[in-house]
Amino acid sequence: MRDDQPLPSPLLDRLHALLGPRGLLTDPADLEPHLSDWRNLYRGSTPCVVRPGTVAELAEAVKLCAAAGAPLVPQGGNTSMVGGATPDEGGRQIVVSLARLNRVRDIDPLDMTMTAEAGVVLKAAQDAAAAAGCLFPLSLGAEGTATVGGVLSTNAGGNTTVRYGNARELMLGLEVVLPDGQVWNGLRRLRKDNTGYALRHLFVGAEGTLGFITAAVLRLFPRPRETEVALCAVWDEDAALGLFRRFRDRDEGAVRAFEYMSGEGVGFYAKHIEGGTVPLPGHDHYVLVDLASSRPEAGLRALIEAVLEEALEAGEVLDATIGESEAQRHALWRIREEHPEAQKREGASVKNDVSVPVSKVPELIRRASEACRHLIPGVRPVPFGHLGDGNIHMNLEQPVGMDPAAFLDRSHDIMETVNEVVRDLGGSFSAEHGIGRLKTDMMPDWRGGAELDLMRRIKAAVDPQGLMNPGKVLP
Ligand code: FAD
Ligand code: 2HG
Ligand code: ZN
Repeated sequence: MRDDQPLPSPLLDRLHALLGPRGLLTDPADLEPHLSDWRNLYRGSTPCVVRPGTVAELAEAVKLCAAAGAPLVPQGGNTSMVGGATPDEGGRQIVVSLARLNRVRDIDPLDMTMTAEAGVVLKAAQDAAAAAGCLFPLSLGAEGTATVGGVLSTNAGGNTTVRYGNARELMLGLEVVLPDGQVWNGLRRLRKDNTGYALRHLFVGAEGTLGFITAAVLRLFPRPRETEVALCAVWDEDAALGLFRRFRDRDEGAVRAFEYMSGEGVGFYAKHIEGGTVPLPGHDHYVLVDLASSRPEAGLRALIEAVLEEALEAGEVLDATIGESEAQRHALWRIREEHPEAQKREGASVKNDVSVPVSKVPELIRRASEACRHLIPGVRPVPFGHLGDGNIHMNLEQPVGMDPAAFLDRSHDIMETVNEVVRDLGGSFSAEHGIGRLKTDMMPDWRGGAELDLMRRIKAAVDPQGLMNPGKVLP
């Protein structure tokens, strides 16, 4: 069926008969939250939102849609930073929300695994693990909304990647509804399983272009018994990296998160977020360090104090505060977690979720900031993020007083400018947010030739009709 043809109304009738009123939304007010992305970059339209209550229902719905040639857009918590879960403007793409597949099917504290359905919210997965005396370590600012299916489909990273890896490393098995409606049950909880191509890894990071993840076996870890969190004002970007090295050299296994923030970004937090107080105001560069250990008397307080003292003496750290209670640790983390929201409230911003070798982070921040200031006088670089992974959100806030729309018109130039530096440093143009719709045009340049050709052949083999999330990932 051609892209500009309306969907046949018998399809909607059949979907309605299959799913009932809870499983099929058509009222414009109900569709509304599914049509735009968190950043408000895109606004699409859809004839309906399919919300299956079981895997079998989803499989049947997919078969009906495949027979009718209807394109499908999987949606979890809809927190994508790259427009990955938003339908296009054509009005034919059906949004499929996994929200009702939200059961934790099983937790096994001996195998250290959790089997969770795609629609389980990340925070709920963490809480379920904690209730069983374990830890599910994936953690990110959107964890109250993002889902297991979404974080796997984007191979999300977040704050604890430096210690536990990103979503891919936390997954042992998957259940998937394929584009023709077949259900593949790969929910194996094995640590070792070399039996041909590792198909489960195809769907992680595929951003819904190859099928629907409906459930996953996730790895659990021992829960931390000791934690320490410190906010440090550091001299410059090199000092931030130097501090990371000091902690890593002392006890690599203890570092759960190591996050960089610019002084201006921390200022936005104080300005825009309710109750947003900063204990060490007025510095240009900050680091948030989080240590954790499952050992009962791990001596993390002594460790953090010793390293900070050394770094103070070396002039790397200018000032530091250590959280004395769970509430204080939470308040320190909030400064970092609220960065996306604070930047949104400050005005228009252009995001660059990029990575470079860890050793190149200081150079990335300095060179990209300088190049962007040269491109748009008055632009405000507000880099922050996962220094320990070499993943910096090299974001640029509009100049004060500039028309936000005029600034966003320069998005392409800004991203190109940052990417030029990233390329020169041997980095990647998308570290953890994925490609979605926003970055498809960058794919030929960065991943062209054999790599993109192979991706296209995989897509054609798994989804020959091209119905899964069209317009995303592959240009
Ligand atoms: P959605 O946004 O709904 O979907 C994301 C993509 O996955 C889309 O392409 C969608 O089609 C596809 N998809 C969703 N569910 C399925 C499924 N079941 N089967 C197949 N495809 C599916 N990301 C990070 O990596 N690290 C961070 O630190 C981080 N912090 C964030 C902070 C904020 C405030 C926000 C708004 C976003 C942040 N993100 C971060 C981005 C985002 O990628 C993650 O929040 C998360 O991975 C998306 O989960 P979701 O359920 O909202 O997925
Ligand atoms: C984070 O680390 C997210 O907070 C969002 O990845 C990054 O807002 C951003 O640019
Ligand atoms: Zn991030």
